[in-house]
Amino acid sequence: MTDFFKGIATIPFEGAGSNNPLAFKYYNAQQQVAGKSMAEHLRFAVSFWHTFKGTGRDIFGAEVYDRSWDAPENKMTRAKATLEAAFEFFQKLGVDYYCFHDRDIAPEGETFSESCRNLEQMVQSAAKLQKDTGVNLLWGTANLFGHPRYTHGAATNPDAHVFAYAAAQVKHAIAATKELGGENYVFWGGREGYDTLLNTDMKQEQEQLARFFHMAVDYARTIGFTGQFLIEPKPMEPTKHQYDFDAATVLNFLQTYHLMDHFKLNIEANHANLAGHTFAHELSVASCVGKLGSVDVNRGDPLLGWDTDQFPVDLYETTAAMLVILNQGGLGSGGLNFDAKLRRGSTDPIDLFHAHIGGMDAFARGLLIARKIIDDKVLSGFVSNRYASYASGVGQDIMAGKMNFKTLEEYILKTGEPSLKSGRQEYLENIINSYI
Ligand code: XUL
Ligand code: CO
Repeated sequence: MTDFFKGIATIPFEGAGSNNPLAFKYYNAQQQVAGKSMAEHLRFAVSFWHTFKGTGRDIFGAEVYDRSWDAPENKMTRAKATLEAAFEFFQKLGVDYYCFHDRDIAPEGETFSESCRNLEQMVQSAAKLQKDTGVNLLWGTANLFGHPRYTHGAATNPDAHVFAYAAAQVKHAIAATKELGGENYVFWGGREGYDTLLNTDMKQEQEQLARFFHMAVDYARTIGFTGQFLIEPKPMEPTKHQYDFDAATVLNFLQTYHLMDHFKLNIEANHANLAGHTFAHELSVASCVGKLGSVDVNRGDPLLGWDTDQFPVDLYETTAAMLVILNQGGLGSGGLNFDAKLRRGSTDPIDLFHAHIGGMDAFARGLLIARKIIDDKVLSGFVSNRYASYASGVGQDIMAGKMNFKTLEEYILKTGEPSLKSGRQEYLENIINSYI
């Protein structure tokens, strides 16, 4: 193994009593929780772009992070060093998965063909490292937002030449994902939106996006990629309005363009907040219709209105998320990807460990708390009671399609005013707190 993270050994589980900052207090990979190990429940993934490519650069200032793998002059040598540092990190942290964009692991070349060659070379290196370490690819994706050619979008670009370029790029990104045994492929439409309607044909752009997704599905079929396609909703940033605004919008889009059978959603916590929702709301909207496929875990900052992508630490949020995930029986081929970055002031490699350990412990606690809440039936019992009137009598007849407005009017004329029952919000909030 390389030694980019000097002096840091494999992170052990030491339990809640430990005060070792480089140990897990709650995440115990092999610990059984309701028939599955914690590792199987949580399926943590590290995101390549923030963790290994993040430099601390922001719109006001330069790179600040101390990253020894980012040093070699030659682009490909640097890419190889970065990949090796990544696998050292995965192993020391003890995660089973990672996620990447094509251009994270392999630099863009002077020509399209050179970019493809770079990617293929890095895929070979990644395949070997995966084999040596047992760490697998949760999902791959293509960066269709960084290069200037994508300024006005990729699939939704008004210029068909750019659409074609994006298609050619995604063709290779899907093939790379397949080659590495990736379990999912994600589309996040970073610039698939608009800044002003004055220059935008919204209907045309959405039809282009749908064509693009159909082509991706068709291509996957021809090469035998059987992973799950995921769309990651986000309402804005970098564009003012993005077409994949939130879970409900994406589900409607999939329905409209006959794509429902081929896609699930990758829900990201901070994106939910930007859309004016809670994380749990977005997870629930997707889960309700069997479309919650995977999750990007992070958090925003209530005082900052942008995608701060901080590491998750809030037990209330991780508990709420794990309630949805456990109630749908897990994430299947999906997982919890730390699409999260350090604060700019956290400059050292060791900060990457603190951040991931904290996030993994926060979700392990969320898992344990949610499991207990479910087992004790303190919420489900209350909720099923609240809807009990639909399990018999007139409610059952309504749901069975046996009633209509006329028969219900007759029912009301007979029974009169319904009684008002409390929703007991504060009582329920107190229950959650008693479990946390
Ligand atoms: C951006 C974001 C992306 C996607 C992958 O907000 O979340 O990193 O997860 O392109
Ligand atoms: Co994301």
